Amino acid sequence: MIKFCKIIVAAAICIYSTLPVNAGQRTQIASTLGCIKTIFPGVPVLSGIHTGKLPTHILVRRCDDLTMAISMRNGVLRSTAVQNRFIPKYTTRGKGLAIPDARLTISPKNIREAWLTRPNQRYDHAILGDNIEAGGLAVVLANKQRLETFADKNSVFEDRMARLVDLDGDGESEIVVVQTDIDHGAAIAVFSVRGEEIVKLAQSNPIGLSHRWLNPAVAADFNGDGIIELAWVETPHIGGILKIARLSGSGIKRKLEIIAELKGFSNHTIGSRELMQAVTFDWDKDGLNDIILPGANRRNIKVVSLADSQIKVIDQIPIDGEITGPLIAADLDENGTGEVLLVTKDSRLLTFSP
Ligand SMILES: [Ca+2]
Ligand SMILES: [Ca+2]
Ligand SMILES: [Ca+2]
Ligand SMILES: [Ca+2]
Repeated sequence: MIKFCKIIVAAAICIYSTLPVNAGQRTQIASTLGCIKTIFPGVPVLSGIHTGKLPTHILVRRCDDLTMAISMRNGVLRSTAVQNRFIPKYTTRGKGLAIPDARLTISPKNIREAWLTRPNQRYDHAILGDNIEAGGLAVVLANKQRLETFADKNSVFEDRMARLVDLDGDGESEIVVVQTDIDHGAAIAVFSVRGEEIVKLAQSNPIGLSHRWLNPAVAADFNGDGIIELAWVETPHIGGILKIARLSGSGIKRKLEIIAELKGFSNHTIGSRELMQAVTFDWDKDGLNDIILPGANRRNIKVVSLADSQIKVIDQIPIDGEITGPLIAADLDENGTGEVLLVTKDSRLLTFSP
């Protein structure tokens, strides 16, 4: 039995319907909540990248601009209006020299805030909605010290945010950002703070051609070896390749070592400012985080496992509509299993669980 709830203004109308009860059949736990403009990534991704945390409620903005908190109790979907001041803003207001569409990232570790700076027009790609890219990366440390580093003149940070994630497990954040060489295309760059300096620890090989981009996806231990991996999608608009890499080496001499890759994914629409289209949690309950992201046609969700170090698609869910907004993971019914939430291009909120 599953409940389909349609919430209109303050009144909730819930309709019960029965789904086939085949063993292992996935259930879709929420249907529409009326016209939804977007959902908010929320607290688990203030750092800019999903690492597996599952909140028990999420925020959605309806087409009438009212923001609602969505949760589920005893199988019943609940929505409550939320005041604007409780909505995470991610803006860089008051942060010097930020690029116009910068998103502030936040972490409780050594780096408290990070954002992209030094807007410039030295690269004419406009894949993220405008031809202004960043030439600098700034952070504020726990001791309130502000540091900045710069991309060399033949490159830009072709990104909106500097993701804060501890890739080597030493308790301090690394900074993950897309750095694009004007002649050779995008690469993943990993920085860290050493003393009073931001230093580059590693950079992946650039794609090889100008005007080729990639989008970071998620970070977690996907193969169970105790080491966090970073996943991204190379060329998400033209047959994207999911790449999974680990940060190897020590000190400031590190390498991003690609340990698996697979074609057929997309976590960005050309010209969109939306970068958060992948989540991670243990979909198949084998104890390992899986990667959940849109397929190349953006009309399905694929679930990728790296169990036994073999990369494979373990589930595929057709979506009735095109995925243009963020993908969010939550555990709304608090049963220990994640749900994936997304808003389609035609403003419907869909929720999927394994
Ligand atoms: Ca670290
Ligand atoms: Ca691992
Ligand atoms: Ca798994
Ligand atoms: Ca759940």
